[in-house]
Amino acid sequence: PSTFEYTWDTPVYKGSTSFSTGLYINGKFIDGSNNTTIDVINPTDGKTIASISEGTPKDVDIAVDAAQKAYDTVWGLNCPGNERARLLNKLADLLIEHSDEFAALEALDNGKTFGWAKKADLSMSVDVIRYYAGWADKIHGSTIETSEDKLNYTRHEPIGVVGQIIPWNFPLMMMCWKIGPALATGNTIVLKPSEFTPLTALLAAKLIDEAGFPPGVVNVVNGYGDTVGQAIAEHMHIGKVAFTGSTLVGRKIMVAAAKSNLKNVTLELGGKSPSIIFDDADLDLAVEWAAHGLYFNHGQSCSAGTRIYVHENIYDTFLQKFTEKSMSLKVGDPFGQDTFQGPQVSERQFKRVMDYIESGKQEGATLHLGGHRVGTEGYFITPTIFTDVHPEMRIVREEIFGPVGVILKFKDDDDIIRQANDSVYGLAAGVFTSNVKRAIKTAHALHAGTVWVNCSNTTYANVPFGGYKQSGIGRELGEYALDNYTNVKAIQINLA
Ligand code: TXE
Repeated sequence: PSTFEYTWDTPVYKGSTSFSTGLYINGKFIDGSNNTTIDVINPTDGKTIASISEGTPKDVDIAVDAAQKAYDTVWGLNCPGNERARLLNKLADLLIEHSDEFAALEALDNGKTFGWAKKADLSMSVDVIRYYAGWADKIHGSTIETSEDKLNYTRHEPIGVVGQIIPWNFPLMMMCWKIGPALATGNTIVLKPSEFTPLTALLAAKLIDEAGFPPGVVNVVNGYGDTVGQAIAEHMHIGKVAFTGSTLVGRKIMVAAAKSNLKNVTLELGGKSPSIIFDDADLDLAVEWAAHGLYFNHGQSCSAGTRIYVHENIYDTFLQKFTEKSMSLKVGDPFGQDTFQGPQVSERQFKRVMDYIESGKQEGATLHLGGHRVGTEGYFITPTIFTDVHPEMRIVREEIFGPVGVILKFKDDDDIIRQANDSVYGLAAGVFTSNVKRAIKTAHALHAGTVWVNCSNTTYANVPFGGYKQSGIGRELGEYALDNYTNVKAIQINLA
């Protein structure tokens, strides 16, 4: 395989990178079995920056064999937890050492700003790997009393070879959310990065190798969803698949798992999260956080607060302040000094978002702000607000995954809960109020895996994250994620 080499000389970063563009299987970078490649596009200008090896279902088989062999010999129950912890901590050190390079790669490949990539993606990636390093030697079962004639205890054993399919919105961070708990609990991995943003996964693979993980423990197979992704989901020797992406593909993963070996499935899917602004909220704080909730990562965040419900008493003032805030967000070069928002990740996503904006106009919503492309090249879209929307409009019901929000007015507390819960999704919600009783009652009544009170769109390595309803199955992060990667074995010994 070829080597990707790149040098940056930008206002925010000067430096370079170099790594293989192959598939990382059994500790080696190799070409795909069909010798084909996938072009990687820079969303800032639409130009090709790299060609990476394309994997095939056959390469998935090779990777699964390597992962199984590693599991049976040097990993899993053959590798003590403190050694797994040492390797994960070593990987975290290497991520820190290369964090500017990773942030620059994300800016180049995904279009997120260098500053946010470093502040959010990189710091969270490192935190997560360190957090799970801490768990690696604390995977305990329990002893359970029945009678004095019996000794019963449980072991939390690794599943074996696990498949992980990740999206393009937080490429490195999603990889770390996935590999952290899987490795800490002793599984081996076949991971597919998104075909749109594979570069940081390949640099991470290089560092996984450098950290000293034995060959076959982590395998990265680049490729498309309907070939490599599908092959992972339906593989007979993969015991669990973890997926982050669209609800549409999440369904396909479950079907493939059901039709093959009934592998365990965890899914982290779409969202259409409400932010509720009560009339007793600190308005400036609510504006800041609601804007972060909506626009963070260019709106390409599954937990984005895209439905903003504002109490009628403060609606006009909120709208004015929120509009000013939205207009102040600088859209442009991800390597610019004070850029807040770069391009959308791809031409396909750009078109998808523009289609939603068009549908909002067609369905009769008021385009209050933005709604257009910025510049003539790349996939930049202005922060966009719709008002006068109806609950049945597509822009109110469907995940847009761009910097597009709807602002609605509400009157009473009970009705707002009903409106907020009126969605097939249930990933997250935001509540803004200075009344603690109202905050807690609302938080408890919302059907969402995360409720942010007086904040939005923040995640921590030790706080679980995942969805109700069609936003997914299972929880990532925190202690909860460990359960996704172990089988519990109960052992009953007769002492009579
Ligand atoms: O996602 P896909 P897309 C949502 C968001 C976005 C929409 C479409 O609304 O607008 O999805 O994005 C792999 N078997 N989210 O089309 O296709 C694919 O290669 C196995 C929300 O890019 O779901 C990639 O690695 N795998 C989200 C991954 O699935 C398959 C993040 C995600 O891509 C596959 C991204 C198949 N048949 C998009 N088809 C979130 N929850 O954060 C595709 N893939």
